[in-house]
Amino acid sequence: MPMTLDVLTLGEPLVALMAVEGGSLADAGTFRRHVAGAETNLAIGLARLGVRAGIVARVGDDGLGTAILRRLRAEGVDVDGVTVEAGAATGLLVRERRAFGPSEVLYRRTGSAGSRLSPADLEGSGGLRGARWLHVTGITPALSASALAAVEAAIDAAKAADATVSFDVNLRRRLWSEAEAAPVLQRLARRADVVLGDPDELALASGTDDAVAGLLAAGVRTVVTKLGADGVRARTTDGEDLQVAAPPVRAVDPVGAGDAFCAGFIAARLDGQGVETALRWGVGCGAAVVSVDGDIDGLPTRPELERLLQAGADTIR
Ligand code: KDG
Repeated sequence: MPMTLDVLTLGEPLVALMAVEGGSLADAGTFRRHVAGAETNLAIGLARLGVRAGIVARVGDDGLGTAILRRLRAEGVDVDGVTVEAGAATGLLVRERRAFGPSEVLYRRTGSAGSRLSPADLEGSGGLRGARWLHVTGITPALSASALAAVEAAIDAAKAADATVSFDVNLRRRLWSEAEAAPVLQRLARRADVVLGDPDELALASGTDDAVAGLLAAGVRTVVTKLGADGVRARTTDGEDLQVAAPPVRAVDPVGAGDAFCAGFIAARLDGQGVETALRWGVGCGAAVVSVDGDIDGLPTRPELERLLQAGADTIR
């Protein structure tokens, strides 16, 4: 009997090979393997916070796909919607580590198992499975026409079930151009209840001069602007305008902060918390992730998050 879910997401799980040494990828000789992928990170973040999360995805029948599946299972994410595709490759990214300037990411995911996601994967795994919340990102629609169709089918199902839809814009310029992305992101954003992104992403997804006002006018109920080290700001159709600072943190690896934020935000909203508390849970999860290597390793459990959000002694003995 398949488990009923709280949150469903869909997207491409990846293996990330992260350079151990700093500097150019050309000089990096040692890499550490991490499980990654925005929606995978989110599902693991939710599971750690005690939310029943499932992912619809495809991985290859290679060791990387096995590593991803093992990790998802170990974290308590429902993988009934994950198909292992014979003969297809699991998506891979390689990332350098720089203390100065942005770190370059190489994708090896063209034609990957994950990019072959289609609406049939959603139907075949039982649709929304009772989930009250669907989370999608702007990465999956960039992978292929069938992956975009899967995202749209998932939103259709969520709308039919009156489930909340969140959309993290997550523009990936290495996957598609802004000109290709804009009409798709705008279409998806307008169908969401919650839209999250940095100011540039929201501008693209809104297509209006005042991005946040434009999205709210289009029917989005909550728009969350990610302001990096300055924290996050949320505006809602109820007239709320809330800003929460990011906790001070020594960032070791900035990637994954956005997914962690979404996990904290969604978990809080499902717990019945207001938008301000949801922002606090979100920034707490984001800060916890950037303080360690990898996209998921620092994701907190619920008791850990509560402890981290309490001000006070720097050591608990
Ligand atoms: O948000 C983190 C993701 O960017 C990372 O895990 C890799 O999903 C990824 C992507 O497509 O860039």
